[in-house]
Amino acid sequence: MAPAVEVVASGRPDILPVGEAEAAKTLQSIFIRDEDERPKVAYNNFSKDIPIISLEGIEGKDRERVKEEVSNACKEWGLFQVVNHGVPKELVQTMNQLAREFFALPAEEKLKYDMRGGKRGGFVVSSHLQGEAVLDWREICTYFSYPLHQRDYTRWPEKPEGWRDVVDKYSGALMNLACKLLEVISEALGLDAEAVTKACVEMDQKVVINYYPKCPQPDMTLGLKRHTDPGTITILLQDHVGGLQATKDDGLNWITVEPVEGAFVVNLGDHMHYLSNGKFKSADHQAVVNSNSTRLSIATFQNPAQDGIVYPLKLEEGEQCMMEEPITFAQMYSRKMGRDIELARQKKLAKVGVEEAPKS
Ligand SMILES: O=C(O)CCC(=O)C(=O)O
Repeated sequence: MAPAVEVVASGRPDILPVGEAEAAKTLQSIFIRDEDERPKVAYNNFSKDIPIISLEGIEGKDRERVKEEVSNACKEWGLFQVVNHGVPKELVQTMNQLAREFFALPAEEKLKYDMRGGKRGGFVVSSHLQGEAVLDWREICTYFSYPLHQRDYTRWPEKPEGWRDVVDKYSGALMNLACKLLEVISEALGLDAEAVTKACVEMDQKVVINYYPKCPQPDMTLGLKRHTDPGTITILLQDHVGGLQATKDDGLNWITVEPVEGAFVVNLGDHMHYLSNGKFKSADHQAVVNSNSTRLSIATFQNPAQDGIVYPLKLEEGEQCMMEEPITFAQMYSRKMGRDIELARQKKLAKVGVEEAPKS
């Protein structure tokens, strides 16, 4: 089942050609954010607030420690970093290297995999929700990697040579890591290890590679606007540059997550927030850009099946349920997108000073 509201490409591949965008002296107006959305903290002003958790011993003597650290981080931020996670270093390095080579290809080569028109996977020059007035300063390449029977290799770029195989291995390794983490998260909620994966029915995975070119006026734009992820958990690989920012007080204060060599950043999404009845946060985050370096991040989204049920998995006696009724993930997603689109519509209206615009 396809999501009810599609996230669409800008439809303007001319707006951010690789290289040329970096050479421009000023930002095109389509990227300029309202003051209240602009970055408040520098991309390289790193914070040590986000816990770094070693997964060493997770299957044995250190399980209790990992569970406690994960539980605390999920309650405070919905965000933590993991090291000693078992994903081979060489695989991560090759994945990074080939991803960079892909974004360095000529625009016509990348546009062979243009995602516009609702294609499942491929390349997008920036992206935005329908009706949104301002674009993100990024390019992306997306792989719908799980479930295996839904893979469409015609949407997997052929160049650079060997990347398809590497993505296949990388997505498999990240699926294993995600399952390992979801077991601990389940136990941290006082549930059986398999409870969360069972709630996902058939685990869905999407790998999104974000490439952020250098930006002439980084203070006025965002690489990726503020959001929470809709799914269960996201495992992010970021390079050494920095740019991922998080807030735990609704945007009052922001911190820049410190890039840690060899680590993955893990964040919870809305699905996990609902399954936990709000005990665990859905991480509120964004990506900022800079004028000194390009930046690459690889986000692996682990989502439930479209018909997976969204509802708290356990309620203590007397505990208030945060949801009125169980809904499917497809319903949850479409309500979230509906809200985001309405917000974007209102913002656009406020910008052009029109009192009432026709709803599309
Ligand atoms: O690039 C980053 O640091 C954040 C990426 C992200 O939040 C996403 O792809 O949803």
